[in-house]
Formats: sequence, C-alpha cells, structure tokens
Amino acid sequence: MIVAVYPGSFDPVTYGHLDIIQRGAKVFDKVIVAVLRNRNKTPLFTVEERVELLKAVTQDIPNVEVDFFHGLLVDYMRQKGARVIIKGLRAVSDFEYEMQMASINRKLNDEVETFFMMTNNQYSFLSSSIVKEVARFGGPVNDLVPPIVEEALRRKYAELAA
Ligand code: COD
Repeated sequence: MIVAVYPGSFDPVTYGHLDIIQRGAKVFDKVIVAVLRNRNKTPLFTVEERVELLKAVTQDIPNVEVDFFHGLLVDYMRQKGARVIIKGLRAVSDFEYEMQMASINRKLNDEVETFFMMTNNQYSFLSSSIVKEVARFGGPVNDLVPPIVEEALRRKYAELAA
C-alpha cells in the first residue's frame, strides 16, 4: 500500500489544491492532506478551520484523509508510514523552490520520494494568496474556491471588519 502525503498551508484550500488531491487519489492507495501548523506565520484561518474546510471538500474521496502536522515533514511521514510527498507545480517559479525542498527532504530521509504534479492549466495562476486578495476586497471567488470556502472567506473578512 503506497501512502502519499500532500503537505501545504491550505490557507484556504482552492480548486487548484483540490484538483491535485483528486488526481493524486487516483494514483496512490491513500493520500493524507497534511496542513502545516506554522507558528512563525499568521494565517487567515486557524489550522482547525483549514482542516475542517479540507475535510468538507474531500468528503467524497474515500482514500483521502486530512490531518495537520508541525515540525519537519519527513518526521511526520515516518510516523504515518508514508514515503511519497505530492507537490503541485504551477510555474517555473515554483520549480526552483520545490526542487530545493525535494533535495532537503531526500537528504533528511533518503527513503522519501517527491512526486510532482503539473497544475491543471485552468488553475495555473491560482494560489491561496490571490484568493485572499480578491476576497478581502469583496471580489468574486466562486471560480477559484468551493462554495463552502467562499462562504468561510466572506464570514472571516466580515468578522475582521467588525
Ligand atoms: N495548482 C497546482 N498546485 C498548486 C496550486 C495550483 N493552483 N496551488 C498550490 N499548489 C500546490 C503548491 O505548489 C504546493 O505543492 C501545495 O499545493 C500546497 O500549497 P500551499 O501554498 O498551500 O502550501 P505551501 O507551499 O505554503 O506549503 C509548504 C510546506 C508546508 C509543504 C513546507 O513549508 C513544509 O513542508 N514545511 C514543513 C517543514 C519542513 O519539513 N521543511 C523542509 C525542510 S527545511
């Protein structure tokens, strides 16, 4: 059984992430979507909120699990018995950073393989940051994120503005 981990910030999950999750779930026996709890960054959504949104949008994919982690990804993978990291690639700019990450992860644990998946062309421009920028100013994000995420964004910015 091949267990893969798809790590990220997912702040929040977008259709670009979801496309990688759906395609990854067709390749591997089990995909664990792992949300990083990063104490050095201030995300818009708490880790619990990000996990809940991911669970909601992946509930129909039986071999996908959602979890969170902190610390090194390779340590988390050891705990989970996972040897494959799934990464999504959008542009050349992603490639340089992801190559560095793949090399350091392999150095930290030479059993780990990074599996790169090219973005679906329609999502090549899409990132959580872009979504937050549009949503913050009240722009439409319905083509960028699932409805439950759109609603969560609307609520979050309304709370912050209050
Ligand atoms: N299409 C395809 N793929 C996409 C799209 C899209 N539109 N948008 C994002 N992706 C991919 C990204 O390329 C990435 O692979 C993944 O989805 C998650 O993206 P983000 O932006 O939510 O998450 P990141 O890039 O901030 O996540 C960084 C990690 C959490 C993976 C990384 O920081 C990490 O592993 N940290 C743990 C500490 C560690 O072990 N570091 C390595 C040794 S120093």
